[in-house]
Amino acid sequence: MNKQTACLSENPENAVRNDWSLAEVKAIFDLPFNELPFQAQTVHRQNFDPNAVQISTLLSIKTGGCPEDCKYCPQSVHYDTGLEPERLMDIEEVVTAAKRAKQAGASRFCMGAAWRNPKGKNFERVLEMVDRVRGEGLETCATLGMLDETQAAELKRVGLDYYNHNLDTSPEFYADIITTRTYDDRLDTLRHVRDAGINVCCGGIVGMGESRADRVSMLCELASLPQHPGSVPINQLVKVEGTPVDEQPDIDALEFVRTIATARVLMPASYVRLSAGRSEMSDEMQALCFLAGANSIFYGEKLLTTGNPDTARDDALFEKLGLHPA
Ligand code: SAM
Ligand code: DTB
Ligand code: SF4
Repeated sequence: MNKQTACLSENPENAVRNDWSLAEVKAIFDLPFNELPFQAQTVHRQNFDPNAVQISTLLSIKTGGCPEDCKYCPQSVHYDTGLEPERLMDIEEVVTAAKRAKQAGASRFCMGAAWRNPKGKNFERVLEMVDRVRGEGLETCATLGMLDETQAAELKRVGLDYYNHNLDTSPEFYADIITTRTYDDRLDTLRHVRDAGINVCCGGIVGMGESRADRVSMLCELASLPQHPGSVPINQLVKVEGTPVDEQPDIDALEFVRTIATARVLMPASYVRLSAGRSEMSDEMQALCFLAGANSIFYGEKLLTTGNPDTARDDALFEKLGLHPA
Protein backbone atom coordinates (compact mmCIF):
# COMPACT_ATOMS: atom_id res chain seq x y z
CA MET A 1 0.00 0.00 0.00
CA ASN A 2 1.05 3.55 -0.64
CA LYS A 3 2.26 4.79 2.74
CA GLN A 4 0.73 8.23 2.32
CA THR A 5 -2.78 6.86 2.06
CA ALA A 6 -2.54 4.18 4.74
CA CYS A 7 -5.00 5.75 7.14
CA LEU A 8 -7.66 7.08 4.82
CA SER A 9 -7.76 4.05 2.55
CA GLU A 10 -8.14 1.74 5.52
CA ASN A 11 -10.96 3.74 6.99
CA PRO A 12 -12.49 5.89 4.22
CA GLU A 13 -15.58 6.86 6.22
CA ASN A 14 -13.58 7.54 9.38
CA ALA A 15 -16.04 5.31 11.19
CA VAL A 16 -15.45 4.33 14.81
CA ARG A 17 -13.78 0.93 14.53
CA ASN A 18 -12.83 -1.56 17.24
CA ASP A 19 -11.21 -4.06 14.91
CA TRP A 20 -7.89 -2.40 14.04
CA SER A 21 -5.12 -4.86 13.27
CA LEU A 22 -1.58 -4.36 14.52
CA ALA A 23 -0.44 -4.01 10.89
CA GLU A 24 -2.95 -1.21 10.27
CA VAL A 25 -1.95 0.62 13.44
CA LYS A 26 1.72 0.27 12.56
CA ALA A 27 1.05 1.62 9.05
CA ILE A 28 -0.58 4.71 10.56
CA PHE A 29 2.08 5.25 13.22
CA ASP A 30 4.85 4.94 10.58
CA LEU A 31 3.34 7.45 8.11
CA PRO A 32 5.61 10.25 6.91
CA PHE A 33 5.39 13.08 9.43
CA ASN A 34 3.74 15.44 6.95
CA GLU A 35 0.92 12.92 6.62
CA LEU A 36 0.25 11.71 10.14
CA PRO A 37 -0.72 14.87 12.09
CA PHE A 38 -2.52 16.11 8.96
CA GLN A 39 -4.67 12.99 8.86
CA ALA A 40 -5.20 13.16 12.61
CA GLN A 41 -6.30 16.81 12.34
CA THR A 42 -8.64 15.91 9.48
CA VAL A 43 -10.31 13.21 11.60
CA HIS A 44 -10.32 15.53 14.59
CA ARG A 45 -12.25 18.24 12.73
CA GLN A 46 -14.92 15.76 11.71
CA ASN A 47 -15.67 15.10 15.38
CA PHE A 48 -14.70 18.15 17.45
CA ASP A 49 -14.30 21.91 17.49
CA PRO A 50 -10.57 22.08 16.62
CA ASN A 51 -9.97 24.98 19.03
CA ALA A 52 -11.73 23.56 22.08
CA VAL A 53 -9.76 21.79 24.80
CA GLN A 54 -11.40 19.97 27.68
CA ILE A 55 -9.92 20.85 31.07
CA SER A 56 -9.57 18.44 33.97
CA THR A 57 -7.99 19.09 37.35
CA LEU A 58 -6.37 16.38 39.43
CA LEU A 59 -6.21 15.95 43.18
CA SER A 60 -4.38 13.23 45.04
CA ILE A 61 -6.88 12.35 47.77
CA LYS A 62 -4.66 9.57 49.18
CA THR A 63 -0.95 9.95 48.57
CA GLY A 64 1.85 7.37 48.70
CA GLY A 65 2.30 4.06 50.49
CA CYS A 66 0.93 2.02 47.58
CA PRO A 67 1.70 -1.74 47.72
CA GLU A 68 1.90 -2.07 43.91
CA ASP A 69 5.27 -2.01 42.15
CA CYS A 70 4.56 0.11 39.02
CA LYS A 71 8.13 1.10 38.06
CA TYR A 72 7.17 4.62 36.95
CA CYS A 73 5.33 5.54 40.11
CA PRO A 74 6.65 7.76 42.91
CA GLN A 75 3.85 6.49 45.19
CA SER A 76 4.91 2.85 45.31
CA VAL A 77 6.32 1.58 48.66
CA HIS A 78 8.86 -0.41 46.65
CA TYR A 79 10.91 2.66 45.74
CA ASP A 80 12.45 5.38 47.87
CA THR A 81 11.33 8.63 46.26
CA GLY A 82 11.22 10.63 49.50
CA LEU A 83 7.43 10.97 49.31
CA GLU A 84 5.65 11.14 52.71
CA PRO A 85 2.65 8.81 52.70
CA GLU A 86 -0.60 10.47 53.70
CA ARG A 87 -4.03 9.26 54.81
CA LEU A 88 -7.21 9.70 52.82
CA MET A 89 -8.18 13.38 52.79
CA ASP A 90 -11.21 14.81 54.58
CA ILE A 91 -14.31 15.34 52.50
CA GLU A 92 -14.49 19.08 53.16
CA GLU A 93 -10.90 19.63 51.99
CA VAL A 94 -11.67 17.82 48.75
CA VAL A 95 -14.83 19.87 48.18
CA THR A 96 -12.85 23.08 48.75
CA ALA A 97 -10.27 21.98 46.16
CA ALA A 98 -13.05 21.10 43.72
CA LYS A 99 -14.65 24.54 44.10
CA ARG A 100 -11.28 26.15 43.41
CA ALA A 101 -10.78 23.99 40.31
CA LYS A 102 -14.21 24.96 39.00
CA GLN A 103 -13.52 28.65 39.53
CA ALA A 104 -10.26 28.26 37.63
CA GLY A 105 -12.18 26.83 34.64
CA ALA A 106 -12.01 23.04 35.03
CA SER A 107 -15.02 21.05 33.82
CA ARG A 108 -13.90 17.75 35.37
CA PHE A 109 -12.39 16.98 38.77
CA CYS A 110 -10.35 13.81 39.03
CA MET A 111 -9.61 12.23 42.41
CA GLY A 112 -6.66 9.84 42.58
CA ALA A 113 -5.79 7.40 45.34
CA ALA A 114 -2.59 5.36 45.69
CA TRP A 115 -4.36 2.09 46.36
CA ARG A 116 -4.22 -1.39 44.86
CA ASN A 117 -7.98 -1.30 45.31
CA PRO A 118 -10.38 0.66 47.53
CA LYS A 119 -11.70 -0.88 50.76
CA GLY A 120 -14.20 -0.45 53.63
CA LYS A 121 -14.69 2.92 55.28
CA ASN A 122 -12.26 4.63 52.92
CA PHE A 123 -14.35 3.58 49.92
CA GLU A 124 -17.49 4.88 51.68
CA ARG A 125 -15.75 8.23 52.13
CA VAL A 126 -14.83 8.38 48.45
CA LEU A 127 -18.47 7.72 47.54
CA GLU A 128 -19.45 10.75 49.58
CA MET A 129 -16.69 12.83 47.99
CA VAL A 130 -17.96 11.97 44.51
CA ASP A 131 -21.48 12.89 45.50
CA ARG A 132 -20.35 16.23 46.97
CA VAL A 133 -18.04 17.17 44.08
CA ARG A 134 -20.83 16.42 41.66
CA GLY A 135 -23.05 18.69 43.71
CA GLU A 136 -20.63 21.51 42.88
CA GLY A 137 -21.53 21.17 39.20
CA LEU A 138 -18.37 19.40 38.07
CA GLU A 139 -17.98 16.20 36.14
CA THR A 140 -16.36 13.65 38.44
CA CYS A 141 -13.57 11.21 37.75
CA ALA A 142 -11.86 8.82 40.14
CA THR A 143 -8.82 6.57 39.89
CA LEU A 144 -8.64 4.24 42.86
CA GLY A 145 -7.01 1.09 41.48
CA MET A 146 -8.82 -2.17 40.77
CA LEU A 147 -12.60 -2.28 41.22
CA ASP A 148 -14.96 -5.22 41.55
CA GLU A 149 -18.47 -5.20 40.06
CA THR A 150 -20.15 -4.06 43.27
CA GLN A 151 -17.76 -1.15 43.76
CA ALA A 152 -18.28 0.01 40.19
CA ALA A 153 -22.05 -0.12 40.71
CA GLU A 154 -21.72 1.90 43.94
CA LEU A 155 -19.68 4.57 42.18
CA LYS A 156 -22.30 4.74 39.46
CA ARG A 157 -25.03 5.07 42.08
CA VAL A 158 -23.41 8.22 43.53
CA GLY A 159 -23.07 9.65 40.02
CA LEU A 160 -19.42 9.09 39.09
CA ASP A 161 -19.00 10.22 35.47
CA TYR A 162 -15.57 8.75 34.59
CA TYR A 163 -13.24 6.12 36.01
CA ASN A 164 -9.55 6.31 35.07
CA HIS A 165 -7.71 3.02 34.83
CA ASN A 166 -4.83 2.87 32.37
CA LEU A 167 -3.46 -0.04 30.39
CA ASP A 168 -0.16 1.84 30.79
CA THR A 169 1.80 0.00 28.09
CA SER A 170 1.65 -2.90 25.63
CA PRO A 171 0.80 -6.42 26.84
CA GLU A 172 4.31 -7.45 25.66
CA PHE A 173 6.18 -4.83 27.73
CA TYR A 174 3.83 -4.88 30.71
CA ALA A 175 5.73 -7.41 32.87
CA ASP A 176 8.85 -5.22 32.63
CA ILE A 177 6.91 -2.46 34.39
CA ILE A 178 4.43 -4.06 36.81
CA THR A 179 4.48 -7.48 38.45
CA THR A 180 1.88 -7.11 41.21
CA ARG A 181 -1.14 -7.16 38.91
CA THR A 182 -1.73 -8.46 35.42
CA TYR A 183 -2.92 -6.93 32.18
CA ASP A 184 -6.02 -9.10 32.50
CA ASP A 185 -6.70 -7.64 35.96
CA ARG A 186 -6.77 -4.24 34.28
CA LEU A 187 -9.12 -5.42 31.55
CA ASP A 188 -11.41 -6.89 34.24
CA THR A 189 -11.63 -3.54 36.07
CA LEU A 190 -12.36 -1.78 32.79
CA ARG A 191 -15.16 -4.28 32.12
CA HIS A 192 -16.69 -3.67 35.56
CA VAL A 193 -16.60 0.08 34.97
CA ARG A 194 -18.14 -0.25 31.51
CA ASP A 195 -20.83 -2.67 32.69
CA ALA A 196 -21.77 -0.28 35.50
CA GLY A 197 -22.40 2.42 32.86
CA ILE A 198 -19.50 4.68 33.93
CA ASN A 199 -17.46 6.33 31.18
CA VAL A 200 -14.00 4.84 30.83
CA CYS A 201 -10.84 6.97 30.91
CA CYS A 202 -7.98 4.76 29.81
CA GLY A 203 -4.58 5.39 28.27
CA GLY A 204 -0.92 4.85 28.95
CA ILE A 205 2.61 6.13 29.40
CA VAL A 206 5.25 6.74 26.77
CA GLY A 207 9.00 6.92 27.48
CA MET A 208 9.54 4.00 29.86
CA GLY A 209 12.00 2.26 27.55
CA GLU A 210 9.36 0.59 25.39
CA SER A 211 9.86 0.24 21.63
CA ARG A 212 7.75 1.78 18.88
CA ALA A 213 6.21 -1.66 18.42
CA ASP A 214 5.07 -1.46 22.06
CA ARG A 215 3.53 1.97 21.51
CA VAL A 216 1.72 0.60 18.45
CA SER A 217 0.55 -2.43 20.41
CA MET A 218 -0.70 -0.33 23.35
CA LEU A 219 -2.70 1.93 21.02
CA CYS A 220 -4.12 -1.11 19.24
CA GLU A 221 -5.25 -2.54 22.61
CA LEU A 222 -6.92 0.73 23.57
CA ALA A 223 -8.71 0.96 20.23
CA SER A 224 -9.78 -2.69 20.45
CA LEU A 225 -11.65 -2.35 23.75
CA PRO A 226 -15.37 -3.16 23.27
CA GLN A 227 -16.01 0.59 23.31
CA HIS A 228 -13.36 3.24 22.83
CA PRO A 229 -12.58 4.98 26.13
CA GLY A 230 -14.35 8.34 26.35
CA SER A 231 -11.00 9.84 27.41
CA VAL A 232 -7.57 8.57 26.43
CA PRO A 233 -4.76 10.04 28.56
CA ILE A 234 -1.36 9.84 26.90
CA ASN A 235 1.28 10.47 29.56
CA GLN A 236 4.92 11.22 28.92
CA LEU A 237 6.86 9.54 31.71
CA VAL A 238 7.66 11.95 34.54
CA LYS A 239 11.03 10.68 35.70
CA VAL A 240 11.02 10.66 39.48
CA GLU A 241 14.31 10.00 41.23
CA GLY A 242 14.26 6.70 43.09
CA THR A 243 11.97 4.90 40.63
CA PRO A 244 13.58 2.17 38.48
CA VAL A 245 12.91 4.14 35.27
CA ASP A 246 14.38 7.44 36.47
CA GLU A 247 17.32 7.25 34.07
CA GLN A 248 15.44 6.35 30.91
CA PRO A 249 16.50 8.53 27.98
CA ASP A 250 13.98 11.20 26.97
CA ILE A 251 11.46 10.06 24.39
CA ASP A 252 11.89 11.87 21.10
CA ALA A 253 9.33 14.70 20.94
CA LEU A 254 8.13 13.73 17.45
CA GLU A 255 7.66 10.12 18.56
CA PHE A 256 5.38 11.41 21.30
CA VAL A 257 3.44 13.49 18.76
CA ARG A 258 3.07 10.38 16.59
CA THR A 259 1.59 8.54 19.58
CA ILE A 260 -1.00 11.29 20.07
CA ALA A 261 -1.81 11.47 16.35
CA THR A 262 -2.26 7.72 16.05
CA ALA A 263 -4.53 7.68 19.10
CA ARG A 264 -6.65 10.39 17.43
CA VAL A 265 -6.92 8.49 14.14
CA LEU A 266 -7.79 5.20 15.85
CA MET A 267 -10.28 6.67 18.33
CA PRO A 268 -11.80 9.57 16.36
CA ALA A 269 -14.58 10.48 18.80
CA SER A 270 -12.62 10.15 22.07
CA TYR A 271 -11.02 12.96 24.01
CA VAL A 272 -7.26 12.44 23.68
CA ARG A 273 -5.57 13.95 26.72
CA LEU A 274 -2.08 15.41 26.58
CA SER A 275 -1.50 14.30 30.17
CA ALA A 276 1.58 14.03 32.38
CA GLY A 277 4.89 15.45 31.17
CA ARG A 278 3.73 18.86 29.90
CA SER A 279 6.11 20.68 32.30
CA GLU A 280 8.97 19.23 30.31
CA MET A 281 7.43 20.13 26.92
CA SER A 282 7.98 23.33 24.96
CA ASP A 283 5.02 25.38 23.77
CA GLU A 284 5.88 24.25 20.24
CA MET A 285 5.70 20.57 21.16
CA GLN A 286 2.36 21.05 22.90
CA ALA A 287 1.09 22.97 19.86
CA LEU A 288 2.06 20.01 17.67
CA CYS A 289 0.18 17.68 20.02
CA PHE A 290 -2.96 19.83 19.72
CA LEU A 291 -2.50 19.89 15.95
CA ALA A 292 -2.23 16.09 16.09
CA GLY A 293 -5.64 15.85 17.76
CA ALA A 294 -5.05 16.18 21.49
CA ASN A 295 -8.06 17.99 22.94
CA SER A 296 -7.81 17.65 26.69
CA ILE A 297 -5.28 18.55 29.39
CA PHE A 298 -4.75 18.48 33.12
CA TYR A 299 -4.83 22.07 34.33
CA GLY A 300 -3.44 23.24 37.66
CA GLU A 301 0.03 23.39 39.23
CA LYS A 302 0.09 19.76 40.30
CA LEU A 303 -0.69 16.39 38.77
CA LEU A 304 -0.89 13.90 41.66
CA THR A 305 2.50 14.27 43.31
CA THR A 306 4.56 15.93 40.57
CA GLY A 307 4.44 19.31 38.88
CA ASN A 308 2.31 20.51 35.98
CA PRO A 309 2.72 23.86 34.17
CA ASP A 310 1.49 26.75 36.28
CA THR A 311 -1.87 28.14 35.22
CA ALA A 312 -0.37 31.42 33.98
CA ARG A 313 1.78 29.50 31.49
CA ASP A 314 -1.22 27.47 30.31
CA ASP A 315 -3.39 30.57 30.04
CA ALA A 316 -0.70 32.22 27.92
CA LEU A 317 -0.40 29.09 25.75
CA PHE A 318 -4.17 28.99 25.18
CA GLU A 319 -4.11 32.68 24.27
CA LYS A 320 -1.19 32.22 21.89
CA LEU A 321 -2.83 29.24 20.17
CA GLY A 322 -6.36 30.66 20.17
CA LEU A 323 -7.65 27.72 22.19
CA HIS A 324 -10.63 27.85 24.51
CA PRO A 325 -12.03 25.49 27.17
CA ALA A 326 -14.50 22.93 25.73
N1 SAM B 1 -3.44 3.68 41.97
C1 SAM B 1 -4.35 3.84 40.92
C2 SAM B 1 -3.94 3.06 39.67
O1 SAM B 1 -2.77 2.83 39.46
O2 SAM B 1 -4.85 2.67 38.95
C3 SAM B 1 -4.61 5.28 40.53
C4 SAM B 1 -3.50 6.32 40.50
S1 SAM B 1 -2.17 6.04 39.34
C5 SAM B 1 -1.00 7.22 39.88
C6 SAM B 1 -2.83 6.62 37.78
C7 SAM B 1 -1.95 6.61 36.58
O3 SAM B 1 -1.00 7.65 36.65
C8 SAM B 1 -1.11 5.38 36.30
O4 SAM B 1 -1.82 4.34 35.73
C9 SAM B 1 -0.07 5.93 35.33
O5 SAM B 1 -0.51 5.77 33.99
C10 SAM B 1 0.00 7.42 35.68
N2 SAM B 1 1.32 7.74 36.25
C11 SAM B 1 1.77 7.45 37.48
N3 SAM B 1 3.04 7.86 37.64
C12 SAM B 1 3.42 8.43 36.48
C13 SAM B 1 4.63 9.05 36.04
N4 SAM B 1 5.71 9.12 36.80
N5 SAM B 1 4.67 9.53 34.77
C14 SAM B 1 3.58 9.45 33.98
N6 SAM B 1 2.41 8.87 34.35
C15 SAM B 1 2.33 8.37 35.59
C1 DTB C 1 -3.37 9.69 34.02
O1 DTB C 1 -3.36 8.99 32.99
N1 DTB C 1 -2.43 10.56 34.36
C2 DTB C 1 -2.74 11.16 35.64
C3 DTB C 1 -4.14 10.60 35.96
N2 DTB C 1 -4.35 9.66 34.91
C4 DTB C 1 -4.47 10.09 37.27
C5 DTB C 1 -1.70 10.94 36.67
C6 DTB C 1 -0.32 11.39 36.27
C7 DTB C 1 0.58 11.17 37.44
C8 DTB C 1 1.96 11.70 37.21
C9 DTB C 1 2.83 11.44 38.38
C10 DTB C 1 2.42 12.11 39.65
O2 DTB C 1 2.11 13.32 39.67
O3 DTB C 1 2.42 11.42 40.70
FE1 SF4 D 1 0.03 2.35 43.15
FE2 SF4 D 1 -1.29 3.41 41.10
FE3 SF4 D 1 1.25 4.12 41.64
FE4 SF4 D 1 0.77 1.70 40.68
S1 SF4 D 1 0.37 3.66 39.63
S2 SF4 D 1 2.11 2.19 42.39
S3 SF4 D 1 -1.19 1.23 41.63
S4 SF4 D 1 -0.52 4.50 42.90
